[in-house]
Amino acid sequence: MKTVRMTTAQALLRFLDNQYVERDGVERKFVAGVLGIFGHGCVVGLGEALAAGGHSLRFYQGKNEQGAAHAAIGFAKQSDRLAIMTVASSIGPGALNMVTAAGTATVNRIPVLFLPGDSFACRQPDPVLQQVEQPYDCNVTANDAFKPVSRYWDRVSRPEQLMTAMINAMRVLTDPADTGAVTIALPQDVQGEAYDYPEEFLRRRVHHVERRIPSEAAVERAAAMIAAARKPLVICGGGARYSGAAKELKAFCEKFRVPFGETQAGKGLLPWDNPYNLSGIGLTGSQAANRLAKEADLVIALGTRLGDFTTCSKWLFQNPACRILGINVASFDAYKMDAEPMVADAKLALAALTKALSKAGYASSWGPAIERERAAWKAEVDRLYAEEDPAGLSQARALGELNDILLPKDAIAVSGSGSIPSDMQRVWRTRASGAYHMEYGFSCMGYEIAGSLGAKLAEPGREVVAIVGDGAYTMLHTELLTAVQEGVKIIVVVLDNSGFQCIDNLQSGQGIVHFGNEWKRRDPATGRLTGAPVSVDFAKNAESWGAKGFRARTVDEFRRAVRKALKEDGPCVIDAKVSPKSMTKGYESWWRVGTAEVSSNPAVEAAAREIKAEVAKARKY
Ligand SMILES: Cc1ncc(C[n+]2csc(CCOP(=O)(O)OP(=O)(O)O)c2C)c(N)n1
Ligand SMILES: [Mg+2]
Repeated sequence: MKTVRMTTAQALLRFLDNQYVERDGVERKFVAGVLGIFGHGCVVGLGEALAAGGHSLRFYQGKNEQGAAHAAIGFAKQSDRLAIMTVASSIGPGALNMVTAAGTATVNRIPVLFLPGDSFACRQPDPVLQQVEQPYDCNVTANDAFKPVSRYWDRVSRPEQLMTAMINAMRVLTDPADTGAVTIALPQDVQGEAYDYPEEFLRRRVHHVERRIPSEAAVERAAAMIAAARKPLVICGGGARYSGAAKELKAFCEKFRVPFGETQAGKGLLPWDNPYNLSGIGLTGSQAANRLAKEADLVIALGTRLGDFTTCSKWLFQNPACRILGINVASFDAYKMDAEPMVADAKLALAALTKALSKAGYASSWGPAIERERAAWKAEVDRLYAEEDPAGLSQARALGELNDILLPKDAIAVSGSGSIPSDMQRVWRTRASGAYHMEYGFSCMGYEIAGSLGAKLAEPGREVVAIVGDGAYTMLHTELLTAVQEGVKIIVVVLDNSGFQCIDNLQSGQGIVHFGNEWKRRDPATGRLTGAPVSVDFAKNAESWGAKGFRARTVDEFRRAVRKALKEDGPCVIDAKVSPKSMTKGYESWWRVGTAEVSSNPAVEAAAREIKAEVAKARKY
């Protein structure tokens, strides 16, 4: 057997550089680059291998490990999971900074390879700088914290372990059902240790991303369920998007007159003006989708995790006769809510069902309801898009103005947390695939800007716009500097409403006094945060990073700022002041939260009683 003598880190990079994926006959390189921040736990091992060259993996210097990892998530998501970035860190704090992002990747089923440095495998210098020692177990390191948020976890304590570790890593990273964060912890001594790696391990490999074929029996069962339904409704989830099922969903819905609601991950698969598109569904859904969901006698859960926002905490499907058909490539999701499971790829499942139902000449009995609800919803969105705010600019209007300008450009809109994703799931209009990029599995504040950088690296030819709240911007925006450094243009639109307003809404909605969410100064009179507003000049902040800053307080200023930003070559930040309570409200939806049953405030107890009453209407499991 021919071997080549390399360090663990050198072999790892050569291996990664040689991985390819193939789906539907199209082959592409899988690993696009390495994002990261060096420290003593990686700079002389993995860092040496990166610096030495001899590979085509570009290194991007992160500014915060979490931000770097968010960029990797944004990249893989915008690449439909067919290409990834690797994220590398030192040991201890650098590694732990990535744990949240690993959770974000796993919840959303986005492949990201995490390479945290680890303390010495040999233990000679223990405790090395930044090592968390645990007296009860010397095998436990900070990197064990990745285990609950990774789909595959390994520690390469000897150079030869790299081979099984990486083959397992690739198995998970290319799996359509069970992908997410893959963590390969790299002890800092092992990174530099040499081994005679077989050339066979380092050869070019193509991983075939296979589509799971529905069994004939499953198609028959599902088709019979649909044929028996008068009012079926599809929930279009992220699985439908990653499967690339747009054509099949369109054919299915149009042929059988079946409407569909969109989850955050599934939104934008078909254009907003498709005659069966009801827009978002669930807590942050449209009136159209929620009304029809309540009447539906069959819910076809297509590639969705059936999260509480989608199902209104299992309260939405109120027709007692309503059954659920779970079409999902992940059996875990297909079985949820006691559905009839159809474990299959979304595209193949829809194609097979369309064939089966065509023979039977099936059509739903929704009648004019779909068109009627769609028209009512369009009128509502038109109203929101034209809303006049006496204070200057409402959030809904800002989104409307932005959408009017970005829609014809098929720009990629990126967001993740706060009140913006709720508004966008309801009212954002898309017409091109991949134009709606929302991280809502974790709804991790601080995803927006770094995720946009990743999305732009995946699709450099498209305009990428991050839409972010003041809270999320403040939490993590420093990959803006990476965008400046890389000369990568993203437009960041900050909708500044002076606080954590969606949480403030949730709090007051449960009868609790305003507490700890608005951005106000400490008030000596109350001892609480009830004083003058804490205001931030985000445009100035952006300029300090080398981005171009714009300010807007009115509709005209906002429109002008967006148009100007589109003409710029580098990163821009538009600091838009919006009225604090000008986000959209709920449309015939509900959400279960854990409100206090006992309180000195009667409004809180009333809210808790109301929750109990609504829970009684929800499905139990
Ligand atoms: C990392 C993280 N911490 C906390 C939360 C809980 N949380 C969700 S939205 C939110 C406030 C967001 O504020 P902002 O970005 O200004 O958006 P707004 O609600 O004001 O539109 C908080 C604290 C979260 N989602 N992510
Ligand atoms: Mg805010």
